[in-house]
Amino acid sequence: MHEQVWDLIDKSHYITLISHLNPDGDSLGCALAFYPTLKKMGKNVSLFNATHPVAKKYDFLPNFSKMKSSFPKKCDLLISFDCGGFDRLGISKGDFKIINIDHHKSNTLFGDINILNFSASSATIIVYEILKSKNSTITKDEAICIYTGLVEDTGFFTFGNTNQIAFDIASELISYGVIPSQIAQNLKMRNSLAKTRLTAIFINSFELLKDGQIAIGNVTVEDFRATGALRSDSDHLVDILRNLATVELAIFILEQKNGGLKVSLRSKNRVDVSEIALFFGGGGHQRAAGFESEAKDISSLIEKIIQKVSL
Ligand SMILES: [Mn+2]
Repeated sequence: MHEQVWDLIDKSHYITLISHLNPDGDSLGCALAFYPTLKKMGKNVSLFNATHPVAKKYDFLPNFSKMKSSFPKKCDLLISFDCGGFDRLGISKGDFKIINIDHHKSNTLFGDINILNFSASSATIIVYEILKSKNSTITKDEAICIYTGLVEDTGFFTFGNTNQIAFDIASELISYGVIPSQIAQNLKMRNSLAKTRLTAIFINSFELLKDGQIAIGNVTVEDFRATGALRSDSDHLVDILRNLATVELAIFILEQKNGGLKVSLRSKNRVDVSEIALFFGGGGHQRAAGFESEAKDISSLIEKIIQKVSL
């Protein structure tokens, strides 16, 4: 399978590494980990993401500054990372081949080559295996990117997808020069005041249902305006809901600038949120999923979501 990837890369000249809209550390980590090898191969490589700006907390990742928000003029191969569907890339179809590297069960197999591993804790683990099939060693810069995806997708080794392979690979990455405390500090201890203020508004306004088993919270365009927070400053809010002792299902609703709603779902043990997300046209994992909705009325949307849940 990995040979196919390298064969197609060999035949291609203008390669775009793409991460999904509102990229997280896994998607970005994949693209940035892949970049140096393709450069070394003499390829014309672009790092692209349709979201602008990309969350600043990832600026410590090597080559982050090379990320562009305008799609390159020339592209004969697109490599997509950590993305379940083409529509989450934020681009139009073009005259290029696609390699789709992902670990979401809901993946729509939109690539000419699809490298999927649903048991991989992060997509960066898949990238790690692909890079190892080509290179004799992994550089520190690549290891930092791979490790970042791994700790982010496992919630620093706390989520249900944390397994022995995750720890084994983390250990290997440390042998390539990763310093875990440095990455933790970069990801978790550089909050802006605006983000903290947005968190405060959110904490004061969320609600509980079904004896506290369901938590629902939202942030509005006005909340962002009032605090000066960026959209990526709200990524952690759904976890605040899930972290409550009584909560099994957390529902986080973000009002987008274009008027649509973005819904993030998290669960602890019982509710399969990927099923709910799929029903509403989204996707994700069993314990973390999401979808977008054109609904105008938040409360009727919440009602519809809750109808899908038996608690
Ligand atoms: Mn991922």
